[in-house]
Amino acid sequence: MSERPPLVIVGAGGHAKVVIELVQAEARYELVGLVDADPTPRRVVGVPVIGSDADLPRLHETGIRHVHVALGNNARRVAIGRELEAAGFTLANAISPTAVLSPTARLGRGLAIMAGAVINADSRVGDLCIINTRASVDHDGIIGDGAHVAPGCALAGNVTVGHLAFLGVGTSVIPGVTIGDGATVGAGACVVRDIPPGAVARGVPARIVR
Ligand code: JB2
Repeated sequence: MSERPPLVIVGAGGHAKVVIELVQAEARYELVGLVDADPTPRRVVGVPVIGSDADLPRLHETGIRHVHVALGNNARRVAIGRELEAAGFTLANAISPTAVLSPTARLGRGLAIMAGAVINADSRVGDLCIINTRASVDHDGIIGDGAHVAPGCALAGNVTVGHLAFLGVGTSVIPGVTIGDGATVGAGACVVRDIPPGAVARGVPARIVR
């Protein structure tokens, strides 16, 4: 029997595919399977769908204590993650062996940190965030719970990203800027001044459109 703790991934879509391969590359957990809103038995990159969220209490009783919520929707990922923590599960991180993490960075729970991501000195990443492929967070960055920094984003030093914010693919952010809670930044934007909570911004330089 494996000595690695058993883990179930919540979600079986595109994001889960990437997380599965992170978990396999890390080899810290024994990946038992996936639970999805669609429990139809099938395999996703070779890993079986073993039920739906309704099966999680039963899986907990069998000794599975670790989950990773692999849903791209920020609000849903955080809501389900918090519910599962309250139900006694531990939110496992899924971190690529090719991510570069500063020893002084502080990381939360339930994170997905993809291949080639960089988290630099004294940064803080909250719970249930996605730091996607080749995204970088420079020194003293603060990433709020449930935020998603999409592939190829480049955050300079002292950037703050609020809870549940979404930075689209390839967003650049100059030093010291704050992006508010729940804000959305469109792909390819260059953020040069603060974005208020809940705003939608896009363009170079980024302008608020909503
Ligand atoms: O409440 C739920 C739930 N809601 C939707 N519980 C569980 N266990 N599963 C849920 N789902 C499932 O999430 C759907 O049935 C579906 O299998 C999956 C969503 O798949 P999709 O590929 O549409 O999205 P994703 O969240 O895996 O990935 C999105 O976000 C990523 C960050 C996509 O936009 C990706 O392209 C992106 N890289």
